[in-house]
Amino acid sequence: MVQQAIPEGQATPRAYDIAKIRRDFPILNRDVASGAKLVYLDNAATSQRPVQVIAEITRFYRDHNANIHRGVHTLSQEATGLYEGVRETTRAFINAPEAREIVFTSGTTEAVNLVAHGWARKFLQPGDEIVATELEHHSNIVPWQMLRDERGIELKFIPMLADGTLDMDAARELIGPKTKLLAVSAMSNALGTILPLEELVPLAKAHGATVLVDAAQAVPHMPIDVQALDVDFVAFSAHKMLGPTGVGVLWGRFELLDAMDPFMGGGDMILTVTTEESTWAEVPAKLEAGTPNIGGVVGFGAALRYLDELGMDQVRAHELDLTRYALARLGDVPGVTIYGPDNAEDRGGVVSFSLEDVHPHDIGQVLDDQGVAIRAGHHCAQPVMAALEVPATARASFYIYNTRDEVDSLVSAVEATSRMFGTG
Ligand code: C6P
Repeated sequence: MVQQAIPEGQATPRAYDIAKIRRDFPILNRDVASGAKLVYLDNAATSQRPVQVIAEITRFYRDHNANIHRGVHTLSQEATGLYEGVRETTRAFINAPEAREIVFTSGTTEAVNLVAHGWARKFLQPGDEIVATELEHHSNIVPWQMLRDERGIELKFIPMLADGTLDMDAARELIGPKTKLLAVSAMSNALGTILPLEELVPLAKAHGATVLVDAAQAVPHMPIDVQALDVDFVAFSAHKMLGPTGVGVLWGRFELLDAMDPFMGGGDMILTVTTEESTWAEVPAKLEAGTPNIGGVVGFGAALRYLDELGMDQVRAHELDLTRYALARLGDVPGVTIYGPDNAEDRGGVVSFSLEDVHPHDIGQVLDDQGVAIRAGHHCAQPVMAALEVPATARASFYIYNTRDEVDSLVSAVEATSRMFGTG
């Protein structure tokens, strides 16, 4: 159980105008079914969208809608310009070397599957090893199991310790000369653990392995510089960072993307097609078959600009303040067990917990009656639950618009649950 003193003062920088931010999210003013005011703490599942993103999507469909890369007419050129502009905005956001290294997908899941099908299936041989961790989301486990079963590749997992951190002694043993791919999350969605990429990546690189980072929970919450990380592929989703659903990003080093096979065949990804054979377009078109989610990508651009204006350092500082506060306050509620690293600095804005033997779904239900939206379940990370020896947890997760008052609402609702079920 995590026990920390409630920190003095606000770590959140003064320039961070929370009232102004909250005005951009009208949904935060609504009530839930019980009539209670919404306290949205399910941001690891998906964030809310500010009016700027909603307006950008509306503007696209109202004024510029057309298919891209295909038409010489004005609307098509405008739509193409807007879509390609977001490729550059995304490049700058993660400090990728080139805009053509940004591949738009439907989300993190498709991005990881794209690497599995287009790169790993082509370049890994039977007996080669992929190393992942027990902290992965299913989308960074299942594609590798499918490939293992198809291609005779070995798949190994670095175990998680009881405190939700990675067993680095085991990591040093598991990552070796046979490792061809390290597939690792930057931050666990289930526990918030920030994985030690600064230790893991050099281990993998020392053996010439390629590194794929599932950054679905990292890019939305902290500054990420793909060049500084010295990794090869990075995957993330727009909907967890103020953008629309159905948009994701795979960043990869150009040489790797260039060498990859396409995952899907169809329009926009070809150079030539005859009835006998086809040749591929250049990266990234080669990896973006068919009409993409154009309006979604354009909306994502507004989300990136919003976060950029806030400053990702400020976002991280704000969430760290909320996490410290939540760990301290929730840790004081009798019967509550908090999972994951003790120090807020070692986690993102995620607090997974249980209340004695009350099922997390019951916690979620009672909290919803009080307006507090959290996620209860295995969080698509069943190996984490197995390592903790629990079937499920209750999970509160924070974002740019959450406040200490909302953490207080969470704590009051958990206390009410405790009284209802006679725990503590
Ligand atoms: N985690 C959560 O509630 P998609 O669904 O493709 O946008 O993202 C998948 C994914 C991959 N990796 C990590 C670390 C994730 O957290 C997620 C999505 C959500 O935790 C939904 S299960």
